[in-house]
Amino acid sequence: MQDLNQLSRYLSLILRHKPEAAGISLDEHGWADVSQLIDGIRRSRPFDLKTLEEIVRTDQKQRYSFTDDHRLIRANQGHSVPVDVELDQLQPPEFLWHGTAERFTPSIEAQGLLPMGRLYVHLSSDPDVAVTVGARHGKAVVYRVRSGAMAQEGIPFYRSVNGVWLTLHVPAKFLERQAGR
Ligand code: HQG
Repeated sequence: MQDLNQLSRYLSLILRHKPEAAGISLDEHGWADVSQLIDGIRRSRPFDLKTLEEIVRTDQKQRYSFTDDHRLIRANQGHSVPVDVELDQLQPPEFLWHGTAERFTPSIEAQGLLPMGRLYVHLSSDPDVAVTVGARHGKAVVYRVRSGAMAQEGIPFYRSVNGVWLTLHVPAKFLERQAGR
C-alpha cells in the first residue's frame, strides 16, 4: 500500500511545477489530461484512477480539482509554471497572515514578501496555519498582513478554490511581525 501523502506530494510536483516529470503538459489553465497523467505516473510506480480519486477526495488542503467529467485535473494553486487557474479576485479581510522562517526576515523586511519560486505570495486567513507553513522552512515567524489597507490602495487579492489568499507582492509597510511567533 503506497503512502497517499507521498503520492500527493508527487502529484503536486507534476501539476504545479514539473509536468514533464510525468511526460505530460498542462494547458493554459493548468489542466492535465487524467489518463495521460495516470500513464505518466505509472512509468515510475503503481497508480490508477481509483488512487487518484482518493487523493483528490482526501487531500487535507483540497489541493486538486477535477472537471465534472473527471477527464481533466489541476492543482488549485501553488504553481511555479505560468498557468491561469482563473482565480477569483475578491475583497480580502482586514488582516491575513504569512508564516516564514526567521532567516528570511531581514530580506522580507527590506523587500516585502515576494512570490519567490511561485506565481503568487501565499497568505492565510488563519494565523495557526501560518505558523505551520513557516515551520516548513525553519524557525517560524508570523507576519500579520494589512490586507484591507493594501486593497484600499488598489492592490488586487485572489482566493483559490481551497481558500488560500494570493497576491503578487506585499510591500514591507503592510507587514507587522507578530511577537513570540
Ligand atoms: C519567503 C504550502 C526572502 C516566504 C503552504 C517563504 C502555502 C522571502 C519562501 C504554500 C521573501 C517561499 C506556499 C523575500 C517571501 N526574501 N524570502 N523578500 N518573500 N519569502 O514554499 O508561502 O502544502 O514558495 O516567506 O501551505 O512557504 O504546498 O511559499 O518562506 O500555502 O499546498 O520565501 O505552500 O502549501 O516558500 O508556501 P514557498 P510558502 P502546499
